[in-house]
Amino acid sequence: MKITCFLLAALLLHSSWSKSNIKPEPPGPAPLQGVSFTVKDAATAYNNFNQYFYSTADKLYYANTEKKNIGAIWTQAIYWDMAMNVYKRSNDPADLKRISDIYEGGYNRYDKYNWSNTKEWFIYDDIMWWVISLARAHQLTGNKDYLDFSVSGFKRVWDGAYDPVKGGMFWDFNHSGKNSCINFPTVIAAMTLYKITNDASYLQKAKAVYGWGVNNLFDPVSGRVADNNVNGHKGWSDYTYNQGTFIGAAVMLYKTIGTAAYLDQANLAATYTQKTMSDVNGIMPAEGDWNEQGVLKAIFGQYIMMLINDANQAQFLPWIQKNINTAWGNRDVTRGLTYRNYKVPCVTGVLQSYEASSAVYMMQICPPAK
Ligand code: 7K2
Repeated sequence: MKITCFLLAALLLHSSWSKSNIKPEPPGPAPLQGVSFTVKDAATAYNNFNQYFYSTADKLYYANTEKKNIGAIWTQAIYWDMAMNVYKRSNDPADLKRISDIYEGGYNRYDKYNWSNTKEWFIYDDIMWWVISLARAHQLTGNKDYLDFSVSGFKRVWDGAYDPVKGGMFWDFNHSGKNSCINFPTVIAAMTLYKITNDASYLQKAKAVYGWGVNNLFDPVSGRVADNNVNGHKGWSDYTYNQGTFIGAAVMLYKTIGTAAYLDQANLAATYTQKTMSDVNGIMPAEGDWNEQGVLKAIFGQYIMMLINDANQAQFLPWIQKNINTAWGNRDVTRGLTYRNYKVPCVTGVLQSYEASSAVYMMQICPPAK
């Protein structure tokens, strides 16, 4: 309806210009403020995202709307998670097909998930994002290959990255530091594999890494998650995905073990993201256009919804809905794409899949406001 009104207004404006023979630049689309997204919008947003970023030949996503290069290896796992979320919502066979397609796309492009190929997989966290997604894809489809690759990927990272002396996981092959982006995803992967296999060693690993992380990558007063720890020194840079994977790790442990401290820590990290990292209106940070940072809020979305749904913390729901509505209201009207900075109209030129992904991602898992 709003789009129709807008198009009508644009048409009217256009015809009056033609009459007066003035040829100004065509008006940029005005932001569609004050919207409240629907389930139908979620489907539309996902279709638009696929139209502008999915390569049907590669069965993976492009880096940006120019469709020249395939996106970064780890972000494909996040887009794969999004496809799984969509299928859970829709139950549509076409969405199930996309899950096996993206698996194939990754298989063909990344040396058949050969985890010892150090050119494709040059950093531990890139592997771990795929390990999580492979485990989830197995949970959803029962496909044994997905589980086998998840198990072997987890082992590869654990054997290379875990520090048996001081604890925690190294981020890179050179062991330069222990970053949140490997430690908390490791907990999430271990807990997912524990649920699937019932192998207690996964639970034990999850508890060990989480415990190390709470002491070495977390401020228990504010709920702030450090980005990294280099030689015992916490590196304080705020990123939504680190808050998110910390929350996910804590919720999964809470659900399995039942200790209230895990839930308290998850709530504290969520509150820090809401009250300190977001602006006065609760709108989450834009994060950068480098290092594929546009994807970070998609990851946060996955785990804040886990806190809301699995641990019954509905107090965070209106905040997430407000963020989605702001981003969706500011979408590029022509392409129907959203932007990493929810507060401004989406750029109309070249747009990265990363920076277009997070609002769409959240729309697939967050219920619309009533
Ligand atoms: O410094 C690391 C990391 O600690 C930091 O959070 C990000 C911020 O930058 C680098 S790593 C960049 C990406 C590499 N691949 C997988 C992702 O987990 C990681 O963000 O941008």
